[in-house]
Amino acid sequence: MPSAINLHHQVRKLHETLNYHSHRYYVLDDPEIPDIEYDKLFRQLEAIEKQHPELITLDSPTQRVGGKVLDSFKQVTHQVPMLSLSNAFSSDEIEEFSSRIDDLLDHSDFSIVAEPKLDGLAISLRYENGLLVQAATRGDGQTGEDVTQNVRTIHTIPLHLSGQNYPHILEVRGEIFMPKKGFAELNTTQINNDEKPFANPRNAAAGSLRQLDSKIAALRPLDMFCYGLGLVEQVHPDNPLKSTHSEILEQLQSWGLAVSPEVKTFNTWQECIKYYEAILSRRSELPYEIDGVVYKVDNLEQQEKAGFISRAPRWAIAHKFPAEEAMTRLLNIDVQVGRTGALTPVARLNPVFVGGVTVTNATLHNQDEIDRKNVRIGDMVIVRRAGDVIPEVVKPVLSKRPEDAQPYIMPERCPICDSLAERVNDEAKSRCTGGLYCPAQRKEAIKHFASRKALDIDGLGDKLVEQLVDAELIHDISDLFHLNAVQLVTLDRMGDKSAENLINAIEASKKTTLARFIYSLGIREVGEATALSLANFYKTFEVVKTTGSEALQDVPDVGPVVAHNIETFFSQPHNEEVITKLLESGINWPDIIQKDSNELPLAGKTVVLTGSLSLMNRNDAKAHLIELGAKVSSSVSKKTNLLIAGEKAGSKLKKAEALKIEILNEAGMMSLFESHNI
Ligand code: 5U1
Repeated sequence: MPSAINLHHQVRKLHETLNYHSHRYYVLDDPEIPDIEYDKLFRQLEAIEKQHPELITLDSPTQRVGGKVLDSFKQVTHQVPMLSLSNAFSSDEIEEFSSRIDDLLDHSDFSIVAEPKLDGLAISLRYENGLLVQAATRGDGQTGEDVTQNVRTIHTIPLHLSGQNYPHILEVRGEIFMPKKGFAELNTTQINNDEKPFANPRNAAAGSLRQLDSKIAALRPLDMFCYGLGLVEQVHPDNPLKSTHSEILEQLQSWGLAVSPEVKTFNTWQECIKYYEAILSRRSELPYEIDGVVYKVDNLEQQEKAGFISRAPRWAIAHKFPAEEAMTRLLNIDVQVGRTGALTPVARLNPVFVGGVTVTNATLHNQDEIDRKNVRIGDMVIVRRAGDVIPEVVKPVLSKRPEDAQPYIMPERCPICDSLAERVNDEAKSRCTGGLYCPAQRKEAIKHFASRKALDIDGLGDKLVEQLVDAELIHDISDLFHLNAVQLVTLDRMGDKSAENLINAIEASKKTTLARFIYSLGIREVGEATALSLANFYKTFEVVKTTGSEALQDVPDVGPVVAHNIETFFSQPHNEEVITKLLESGINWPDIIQKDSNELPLAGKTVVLTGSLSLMNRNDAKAHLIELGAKVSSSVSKKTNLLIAGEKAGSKLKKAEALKIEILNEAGMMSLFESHNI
């Protein structure tokens, strides 16, 4: 039987090992061991603790699962108040801030730290002798609520600081937030359980943090980035607090706390504004919501010199992004018919400025969404436009509902061709059953066929397709190849030169690839990656066309639904007819050379794409990498063999550099493609 000392030692070792791997997994996003190994160690610790409950400590990794249900939250007085930030909404306001700082610092030089401003909740963590003893919300800045039980369940927050040389008392301030992916999953679960979904990740994070039952909080995907300090007492003699904010953030990281990977230090405001614009353009790609950027004077002595006004520091400011939500009147609801006949209700809105643009239309998705959100025509509604995402109606403002607000029911017939609209297989959307009889579907099919990732017909934009169909010059995609310049010049605003150019572009588009051709047909749920998989797998169109749905599932990426869609598409006589006409008109592609997939140049290699590309669209780059045999992954780990880093690559590039992974810039990627005749 192991002695008490031995057991104690074993438990401490297990804590250390589990904390190490948990930090690698949750904070560094770079797991070292498989989950199953971690689970084994965790169960080992659980087993010891079960037999010896006296060995359970507050910082044991097993204590993250939540505990007893509280009646209410205790009040906590912040010994150092939690400050708020002044806001700036324009570069002019940043300029004013900059000259104020210049005056306050007697025009001496200073550096500025720029950080993303997370849209979450401010929190203060208190560590005593390295142990997390308290977590409190901001409250009014003086007094907050004790949410320690819930905060303990957040895996990125250490229950015990790493190393030895931390201060005796350390209060760390930061933001708790819910990543977008976890938020989407949580809302799916809420809806499936007939519970109300959360309006946004911030509300979901707030609701989770204020759960009286920490077992529920433990199921919520919360995360935290640290950005500052509160009370600090008795620093370690070997490790006094650093003299700049940026170095303090590094110190916090060395103690196991998570800091945003986007933090940067600059010497000029021009660089800060560039940073703001770069982050704003990446806002929708970031895994969490941010609502601006915070600039802080880096040097702590200079911070002290600048001082405070009421509850905000004069050495920091939040440069806010344009609001992503706004309120406006829902004037009407129209129905749009998509390429596959899906009917989408579209809200016609009183124009409103949101997310940096004026929005007049927003999607309402489908009838279930209209019912769930309880939206009526005439309502004042909250509209959201995040990044490049299509604007959507979030909810009505019920307190402002006019008496004559009208409930909306989707039409039973297609508003374009009057065919019956039906909902099949529990689909959320109803679909027009008119198929290619429906001009709306035909227009969308032709737009898709001509689009860049399909046959890429230069100059054949959406408006022109609509004109061609409305003038009955074309009925389906194959008619494009029988158009002539004389017909084209009869269209509005079409001169001789443009007509000739378009005819030439249509002719040039006949030379394509098998993958593009399959994609261009617009088979439901066959995107460019699936089209490429089909082309690489079967090599000839004839085989793709004639393979049954069961065999189709042998193709990577093709599941039963997609296989069914492919088989159904090719079994329709009118599709067969159109395809025959297309092939007769001379569409062609080079043969795909039979190659063993192991012989492909990137066979067995895992590649990650990051940053923005300017020479090639991201999806095309991904498709080409797959074509060369690579497995394309979204996160960098030790298993990554190659990182393609476009402009403004951030944390993934840093991580790849740290892991000494081969890195290619965009030009390098293009040379790689060229060398393989892509
Ligand atoms: N990134 C970041 N967010 N944020 C919020 N830094 C930061 N600093 C804050 C607040 C309220 O306050 C300190 C400047 C005191």
